[in-house]
Amino acid sequence: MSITRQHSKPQQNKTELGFVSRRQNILKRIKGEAALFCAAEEKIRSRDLKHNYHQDSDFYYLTGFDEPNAALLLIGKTKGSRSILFLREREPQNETWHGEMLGLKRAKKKFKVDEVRDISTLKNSLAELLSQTTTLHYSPGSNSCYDVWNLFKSTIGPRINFPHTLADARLLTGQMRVVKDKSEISLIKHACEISAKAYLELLPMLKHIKSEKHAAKILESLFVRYGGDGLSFPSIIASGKNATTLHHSPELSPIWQRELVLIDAGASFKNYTSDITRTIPPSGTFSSAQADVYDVVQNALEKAREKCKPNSTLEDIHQASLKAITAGLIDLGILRGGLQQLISSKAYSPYFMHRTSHWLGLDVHDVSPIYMDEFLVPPATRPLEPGNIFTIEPGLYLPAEDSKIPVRYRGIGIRIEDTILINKEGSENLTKKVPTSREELETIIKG
Ligand SMILES: [Mn+2]
Repeated sequence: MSITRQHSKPQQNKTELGFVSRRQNILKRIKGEAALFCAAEEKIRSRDLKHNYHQDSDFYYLTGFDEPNAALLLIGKTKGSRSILFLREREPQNETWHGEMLGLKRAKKKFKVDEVRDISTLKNSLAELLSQTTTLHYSPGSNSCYDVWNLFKSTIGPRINFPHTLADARLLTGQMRVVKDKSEISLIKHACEISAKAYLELLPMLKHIKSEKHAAKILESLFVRYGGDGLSFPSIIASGKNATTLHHSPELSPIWQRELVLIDAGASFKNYTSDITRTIPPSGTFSSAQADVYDVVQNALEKAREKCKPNSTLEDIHQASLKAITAGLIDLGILRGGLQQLISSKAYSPYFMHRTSHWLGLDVHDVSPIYMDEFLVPPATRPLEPGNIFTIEPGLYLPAEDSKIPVRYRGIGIRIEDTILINKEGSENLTKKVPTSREELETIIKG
């Protein structure tokens, strides 16, 4: 164990030009204005120990730089726009403990910015560089150390030499990040491939694994074995009725052989995420009650999948999945009444309480909301287009203590999730290597 994170070693990055063009895209949209993007803050775990570092996604999207204590200032001018990267100068003593730092000289060359400055000069630099600027785009809450409002607060009123209008910088990156470029698509595909390989290897092992926590560690070690460099989010492994808790944290409790186990996890690669959920019988055979519920969720997944194409919306996908889930709840004898009436009264909501999709990218729950034609639109109603990546993940969660549910179905929790890329033809399922049909899963589990 090291006391804090190992900083990434300097290395040439083929996608650097992608970062330059993303910055240019923003500079074009902020003529006469400026935008500040801060690196994520390091968080203390306890005393002198820090949590594992994770870079701010917007800052990473525009720089590819993974060190803390850094900020990117973009100054949009009609002529001669400027990008300035603030970072830490190299410190031999810090490097002895925590590994090599990039430092100013190498950063200028590597990131192809117009200028680099020491982060310790940020406050003075902002006062100097923004004295003629009225609007600053900034993400409130992104880093309390470099909170511009706080750095320049004044009890007597606005300052003459500092922007008087703050705009949310996440709206600048949001509309770019929702449509993935080629390099992003290949990184997300790679993360999905790693996750899929690890799942295929874990599934037949589950009959021998003693606890949820143990299964999570094995899965995560397989991610690393296949080249994953991190987790997209804390792994969810839930045996039996634990699967009725949506984000159950793996425990030392057993993986019950006669119950289903829900596995929702994803490797990350170069900060890009993936997301797969499968719910399987560790023994290799679904009981008839488990199969009944599974088939409802599997059908909802297929109905959702059919809606994954350009000009459809996440709301259309959700409605298709809701309809299949509600019809399934009627078939299972859990709901009674007419389908449309049960959908409009949200009768399904005690058993399916989340939405079907979330955008996915640098964040596993990626950007929202998004500007379209100058208007801010809810992400679910944005027409899909090639380059959009999101999940589809219907589920059914039947609480063990709900007396309205037939006894044989109580305590069953099932979610099935794939990561989807929209393309010109329709869509591509990036996690299809792990099948979702009961028959194929049983064959894999039995080995
Ligand atoms: Mn998900």
